[in-house]
Amino acid sequence: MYICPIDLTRKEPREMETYDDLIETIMESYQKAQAEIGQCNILIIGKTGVGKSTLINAVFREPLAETGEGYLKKDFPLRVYDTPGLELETLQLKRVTKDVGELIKIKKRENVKEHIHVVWYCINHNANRLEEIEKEWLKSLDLEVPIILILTQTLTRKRSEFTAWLERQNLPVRQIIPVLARPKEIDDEHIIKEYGLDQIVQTTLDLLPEVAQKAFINATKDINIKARRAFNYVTSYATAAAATGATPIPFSDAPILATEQVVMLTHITTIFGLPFDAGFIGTMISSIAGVGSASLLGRAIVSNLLKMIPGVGTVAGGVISGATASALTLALGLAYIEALKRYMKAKLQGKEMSSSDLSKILLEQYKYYVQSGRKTMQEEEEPKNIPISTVRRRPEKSEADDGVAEK
Ligand SMILES: Nc1nc2c(ncn2[C@@H]2O[C@H](COP(=O)(O)OP(=O)(O)OP(=O)(O)O)[C@@H](O)[C@H]2O)c(=O)[nH]1
Ligand SMILES: [Mg+2]
Repeated sequence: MYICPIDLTRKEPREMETYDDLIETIMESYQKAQAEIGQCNILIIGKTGVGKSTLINAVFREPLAETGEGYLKKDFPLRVYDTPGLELETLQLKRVTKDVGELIKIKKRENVKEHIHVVWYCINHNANRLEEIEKEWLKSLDLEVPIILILTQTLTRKRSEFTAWLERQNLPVRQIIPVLARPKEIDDEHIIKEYGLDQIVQTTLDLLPEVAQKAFINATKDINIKARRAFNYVTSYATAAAATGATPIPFSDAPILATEQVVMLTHITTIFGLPFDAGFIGTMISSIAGVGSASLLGRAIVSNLLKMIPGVGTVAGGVISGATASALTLALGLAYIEALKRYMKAKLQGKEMSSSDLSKILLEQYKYYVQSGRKTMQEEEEPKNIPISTVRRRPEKSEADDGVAEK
């Protein structure tokens, strides 16, 4: 047993001063977490038109501007280096080798944050061949940086003969990944779904040095990767909270989120890479925490929740066990992950979710997790193993059709 630093008997909301303090704590914690993200640098190589820009914009959560040096965005933790003017034709290959080698070398002299961390080498899958000269060139590349071979504009999920052939060539690549970065319209009625992006993200993450992983996870659009990382973090955080016994009850009273839980929430926020400003966070916290108009609702739910937990409802003086505190912290973390998954999903579909809608989901999820005692995330909404190369009909068409099936 340990003493809960929150006075559960207190009824009055604290003064706004305290609320401002809370916001300040949040912003401090958020900035600290932001500063710890670091940076990830990817070098992309591929002939003109293979689909480099399309791929980059499909993988990362913000559109990156194409510049002379590559793809970047101010304050974005990820940078994609390009080799401008690259033509991979006979006479150019030597120059490209030099350019690529030099870029890697130059970056290597700088801080590890500036190193090239991984190379994406792109070939158009439909070209169906790799010229001998390009193959020899690729084999001669000695980059000291892991290379992923990406087969772009892939139209079938079936393993191609080209892929099989490439696999036999002993190329210095760590993985060969077929991908369709954007849905492909075959004709008015048939669209092939995008494919392979999740594998690129996972493989890249696996190959990245630790210094670049946070930045990559922050930068990607892949909600499942983010959620999994956040889940691991929350689980270990809640365990640590139980051990130190310093965890107050989440949302149990007015400006209540104690520093530790704020740290957890801001950390999850940076994993998702959501640019929440003070106003947004403030609205969210206040509507949950019971400051302002939503106070009654929030507090009533919280006190009901507390009654559901064995031991807590009857406890006097705010004393709960470390295990209970840990369970509540876990529930809060998991609820926040679920809320951010939905927020991000909406955002990627071009819809903005308001902070009060987000708060509502958070509270509802928190309630769910506390009541059920569930300690895992909820199902990923899209099953991972959908048959991707099946050509799908547009939803608005309805006549029967045998489709352009896999060959
Ligand atoms: N539907 C679909 N089209 C693609 C895909 N990849 C490339 N394309 C198309 O192929 C063309 C070239 O793609 P880009 O992404 O501009 O190619 P790039 O490698 O950036 O070309 P450069 O900048 O000239 O070197 C564009 O018209 C894209 O629409 C894909 O995954 N799906
Ligand atoms: Mg381009």
